[in-house]
Amino acid sequence: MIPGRFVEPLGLLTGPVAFHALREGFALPLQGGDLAFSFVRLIEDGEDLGVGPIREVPEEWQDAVHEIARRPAPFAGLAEDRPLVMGVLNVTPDSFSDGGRHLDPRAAIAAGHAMLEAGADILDIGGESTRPGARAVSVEEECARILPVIRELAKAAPVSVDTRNAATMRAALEAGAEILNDVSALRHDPEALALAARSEAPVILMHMPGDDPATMQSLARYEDVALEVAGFLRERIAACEAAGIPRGRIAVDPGIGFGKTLAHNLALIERLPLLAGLGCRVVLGASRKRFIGTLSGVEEAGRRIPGSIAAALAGAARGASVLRVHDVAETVQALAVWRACQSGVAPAGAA
Ligand code: HH2
Repeated sequence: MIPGRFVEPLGLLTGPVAFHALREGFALPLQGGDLAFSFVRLIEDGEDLGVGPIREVPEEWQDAVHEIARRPAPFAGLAEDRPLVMGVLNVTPDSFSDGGRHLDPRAAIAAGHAMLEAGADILDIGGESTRPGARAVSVEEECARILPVIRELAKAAPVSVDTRNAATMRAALEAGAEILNDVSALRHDPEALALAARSEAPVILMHMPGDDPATMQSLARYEDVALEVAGFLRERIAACEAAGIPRGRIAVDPGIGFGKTLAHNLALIERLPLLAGLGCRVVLGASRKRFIGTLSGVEEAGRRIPGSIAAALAGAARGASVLRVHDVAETVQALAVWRACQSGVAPAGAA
């Protein structure tokens, strides 16, 4: 049982329909953005109390409903009028999709610059693969891989460091990284929470059952995966706040593929708006992952780009603020067209 109250936004609207529904009071803006929600599901202590229009929500639930409509702080001070694109740069020999391609720092730096030219807002740089069964690396090895790359690319763009190790976080911040991205939600290393609090850096808290990618797939058992992930993230936000990290510095991520089956991944994407009530920006990392291969029958991760774009757009349509992707140019193009079609308005400057 997941304790506490959750409000799940449903009936999402966009464009002119959203505008009219908001004006007439039939809908509220999802996290203060362009999407609006018109229905909600009320959930208490794991029990589904039913679905209804927002105008009929009982008085004692109104605060929770309005929490979903509140605009969170902009993530890392970046643009908040569109989903941000985070380019993935794995400086590893064994990452599931780009392992070995960027192990040479010069190749990694060139790939980072290419992602920025293609429109990436943030670069996410990691030196340890988290794919199921990957070999753990020492902090020294992790730092040797990523620090030269971070030092160079941080001059050009906001960099997040994808690590579970506090010593690597500290070294990466000194090298110029601005954001901490921890797949263990600051649980793996006992020093990480205090370090993140002292650093004043924005943090991404991701859901993973257990705190070790080596064993996570054996823990892929949930009664209601979306609710359990939301409950976990709510607890981690509370732990961060208690340690001195304000909510405005936190983003949350459902951890697609981390201790999840195909059905779990799909449920998490479809019910992504449930995370909006946590009061933090939502990050989604579905790019090239196994579930896309399973759905499409494409074994080679590098050939999963169309499926990755479909998943990214599904996330954007459900309120994701940051999309973590390997294929930046393709995602940026898809997002530009998707946003224009959603709003029915040509972007400023387009003829
Ligand atoms: N996924 C991976 C690694 N880090 N961080 C966040 N916040 N969200 C994710 O979904 C996420 C993540 C795994 O993908 P990748 O980095 O491409 O592979 P590998 O772990 O094998 O290096």
